[in-house]
Amino acid sequence: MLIAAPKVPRPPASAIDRAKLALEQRVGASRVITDPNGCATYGEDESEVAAVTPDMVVLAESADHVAATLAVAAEHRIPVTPRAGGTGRTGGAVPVAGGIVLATASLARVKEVNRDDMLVVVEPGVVTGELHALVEREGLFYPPDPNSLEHCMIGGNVAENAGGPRALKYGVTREYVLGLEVALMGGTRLRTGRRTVKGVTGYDMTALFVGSEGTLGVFTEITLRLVSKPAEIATVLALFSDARAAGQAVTDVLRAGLVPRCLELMDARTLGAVRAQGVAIDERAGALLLAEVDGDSALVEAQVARLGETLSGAKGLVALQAAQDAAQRGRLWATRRALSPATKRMAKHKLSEDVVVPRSRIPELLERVDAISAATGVRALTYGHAGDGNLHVNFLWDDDAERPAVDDALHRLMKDTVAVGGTLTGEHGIGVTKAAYLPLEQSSELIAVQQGLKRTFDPHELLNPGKIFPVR
Ligand code: LAC
Ligand code: ZN
Repeated sequence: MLIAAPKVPRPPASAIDRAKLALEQRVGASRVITDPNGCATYGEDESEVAAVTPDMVVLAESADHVAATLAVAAEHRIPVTPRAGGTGRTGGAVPVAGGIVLATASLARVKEVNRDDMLVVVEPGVVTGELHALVEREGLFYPPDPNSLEHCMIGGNVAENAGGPRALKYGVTREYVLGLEVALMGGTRLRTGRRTVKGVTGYDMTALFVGSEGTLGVFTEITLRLVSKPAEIATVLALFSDARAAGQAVTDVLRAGLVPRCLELMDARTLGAVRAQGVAIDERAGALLLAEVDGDSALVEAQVARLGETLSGAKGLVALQAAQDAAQRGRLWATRRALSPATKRMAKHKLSEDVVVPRSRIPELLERVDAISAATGVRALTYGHAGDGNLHVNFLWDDDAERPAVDDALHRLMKDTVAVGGTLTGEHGIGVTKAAYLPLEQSSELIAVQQGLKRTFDPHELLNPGKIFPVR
């Protein structure tokens, strides 16, 4: 593990004992885990944050269980860390203050699939990839597609406002959340939002909860907007001499008025990792763009033609090819989805970021990453959702002695991102790993207003403590 959990005080043993008894009564002893081995499996997520074993895990199976847990926790002043799939990348599900992990994975019913109103009502433990398959059988489409879609759950996707490659055309999770049922610290249950496409009643509380990283409330039901499933998809692969040329081509494509559903970039080192997986890629290529368009067949054909024209004129183009069939498309995407584990194998340690810059500044960000690498001696590789300006910059190292240089590289990346008009995170959230950098992007006044909101929902700062805001 690479990042120490922040030091947030743990609750006293006496309070834990009382809370345990109360929880066993209210949710049932079989749903409360207290043995350290059982608890330890709930101590980490897919980030590099050091694991912390909670004192208890509640396996909620109903909204009542969630509300009861939050009531008991408030009464006994026990910290609570909500958890769905546990696939988060910034430590959001790591229970840094111990206390209770409130697991919602078993709250996994699909309550309604409504074709006419094009919506679905689900519980937080529904696996995102399973939701995709379910609605697509009905001719409907839920676009957000985090790369962990086989394991991640809707509750966590909403908590982090997850993105994925298709966000370029379709937007991130927030664009699809119509309404929520949320349990607050203390056990109050709220319904926010609506089932209609339009609606502006009151403050947009749904939007506030989306992306709040489990710090304001715990979702027990989620109403998601759906769209029609696109009839056809086509994938085009463009190879470039270098990443800056590929970055410039992103701007060319968007300026041509094209809105591909995905426009993914991989730099030279990333291609090295892909080749190491046994995927043959033209040796002349020092960068790759993967573009995908969708729609009815006439639209897809027209977009592929336009993409071809635009990319053929791009500087530094080495080769252009269209995926010939679904199998080839599948292989391209399997490679893309495997990038995170594949790049992890390139070194003993890897830290992966998800910064976003205005799209016109992608070439500049890539230059700055090279400069950071040169100045600090830390290896870097970059890939990601270039169409959104959302790039996964990864720092790799083998020797613990390099760690101070890595911290320096990370800090420089965050500063440079903000300097070119960007933002620290596009889809993984601030969590633990980026909390220290929040003041680089946001003023102390803005942070204070957000902390005031947090206290309105959670006056004793018990819900997912140690996340988003720097720990004092
Ligand atoms: C990806 C994840 C890490 O895009 O966000 O691969
Ligand atoms: Zn991503």
